[in-house]
Amino acid sequence: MNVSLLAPDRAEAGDREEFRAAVLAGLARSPRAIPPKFLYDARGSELFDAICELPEYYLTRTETGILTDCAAELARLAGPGCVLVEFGSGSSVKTRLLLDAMPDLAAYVPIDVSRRHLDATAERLRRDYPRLRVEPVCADYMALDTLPARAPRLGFFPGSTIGNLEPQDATAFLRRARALLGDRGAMVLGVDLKKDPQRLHDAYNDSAGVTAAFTLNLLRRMNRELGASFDLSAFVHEAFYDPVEGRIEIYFRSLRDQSVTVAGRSFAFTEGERVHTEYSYKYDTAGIAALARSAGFTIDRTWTDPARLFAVIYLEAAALGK
Ligand code: AVJ
Repeated sequence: MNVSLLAPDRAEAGDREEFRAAVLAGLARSPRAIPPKFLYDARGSELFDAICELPEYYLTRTETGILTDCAAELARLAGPGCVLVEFGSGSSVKTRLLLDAMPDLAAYVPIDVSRRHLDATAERLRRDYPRLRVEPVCADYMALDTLPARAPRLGFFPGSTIGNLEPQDATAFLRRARALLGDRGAMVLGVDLKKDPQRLHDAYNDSAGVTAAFTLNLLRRMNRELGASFDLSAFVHEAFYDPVEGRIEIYFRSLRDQSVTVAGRSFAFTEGERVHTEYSYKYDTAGIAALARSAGFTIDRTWTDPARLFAVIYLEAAALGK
């Protein structure tokens, strides 16, 4: 069902039901896992914004720095009159760097599952960029298969959000993006790079405990929205880097044997048992090239910061049949 066609309260009821179904399925599965998108309720989004300000969380400020430096060149590569399509209209700060560098965009198309988020973003941008045509699309970009007809299109997927996806899903996402953007399409991708494991570990285990609060907010959300009985003092945040898989793994872990009720069902947790909430994959140049190729893109340009912490990649649709 297309959520954008529903009244806001019906849409919210649908969201609640989707959350309930995902949590019940995720807790029944072995190993247990809840998809990361459910971390972003209102409080979770606030906590994520706070993460982006943490001294240990270099990603956001590094990517913003790179985008600031490369925006003009990026605008030249994309050329005039293109449509900027953002997958998951998140932080408007990064979007604005592109909008400022591309005053002759034909349109800006933010895609987001949250109607409220989308409307707020569109309103702010229309106010601040009165000459920009803003055409929001309320949809799950992992499932979307058409866009308002107009080309050429430039996709924007910043923040290393692609790192949340397991490799086969990352390829599937980029293939879909390739199809949506068309044969003259291009894509700006923000990717966190492999680096000193301690540095990676610290970014997801900050000393102020904001990342832990972000993970544990999921338990609060289940308590509030699903009538769950999670004892917030009986679970902890756990995040570590797996160098073989090249990813940060994030969980909440039970501190004791306990039983928790969720949406009227009872779930037993043993001491030390974990529920997976996120992966955050880290790439190297070869990995990015392989990912791009597998999805029908070629890498046109790569920008990094001097310490090579993060990369902004400009991908172009590869000619078909090659
Ligand atoms: C939004 C998926 C890019 O993986 O770094 C940050 C999410 N989780 N700290 C990341 C996150 C905990 C973030 N992404």
